[in-house]
Amino acid sequence: MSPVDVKVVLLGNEAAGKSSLMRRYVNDRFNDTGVCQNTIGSAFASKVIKINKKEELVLGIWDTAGSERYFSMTRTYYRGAAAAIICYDVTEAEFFNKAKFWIRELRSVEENCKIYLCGTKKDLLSDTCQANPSLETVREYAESMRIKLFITSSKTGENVEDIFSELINDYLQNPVHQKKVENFIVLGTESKNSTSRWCCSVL
Ligand SMILES: Nc1nc2c(ncn2[C@@H]2O[C@H](COP(=O)(O)OP(=O)(O)O)[C@@H](O)[C@H]2O)c(=O)[nH]1
Ligand SMILES: [Mg+2]
Repeated sequence: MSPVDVKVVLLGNEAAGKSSLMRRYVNDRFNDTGVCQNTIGSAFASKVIKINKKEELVLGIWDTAGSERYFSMTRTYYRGAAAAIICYDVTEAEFFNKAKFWIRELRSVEENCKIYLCGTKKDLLSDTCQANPSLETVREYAESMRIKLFITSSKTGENVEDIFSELINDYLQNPVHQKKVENFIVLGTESKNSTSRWCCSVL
């Protein structure tokens, strides 16, 4: 397995939509069975991005469990990460509060890690289901923290590609030094285009 060039971690409450975001981006799939499959510990996927005709970049994505019981373990996953996508469910204020917690945590312990805020489940918003807190409030918060905000839907795929391409562009403009990650065992199946891989790991 090729070494990872860019280490990306997904953080946020359990059920914030982290695994779905990763699945949509890496495999272009969404599991809409209504069955919420909890991520235990963490899962890992990689995707090879073509930068130009000759160069490629390997994006390694760590999908962490949001649950408090894995908190100490989560810390080991975001150590040295080039970027973090902090997910919250746009319809639940409690998820946004947790996102703010993660932003504070990362800012204090991983100052080189570039943070992206991702409001998930955009497809659920309607006249009868408003964003909570309002998108304006979240936008103001993101601006005040100088964090890029994306409102996505892993169900429809809306804005999912955008958040990762922004992250890759930012990285290419300002590559941060990080340790190469090579020692992960691939347990999952390879996708049809063989550019993405999944595995689970336990430290
Ligand atoms: N409608 C809708 N549901 C979503 C979306 N993303 C995730 N979900 C659902 O929210 C639940 C939790 O998602 P999951 O990705 O497992 O969250 P995680 O615990 O943060 O990994 C699951 O039932 C998903 O099907 C989305 O974009 N739209
Ligand atoms: Mg999960």
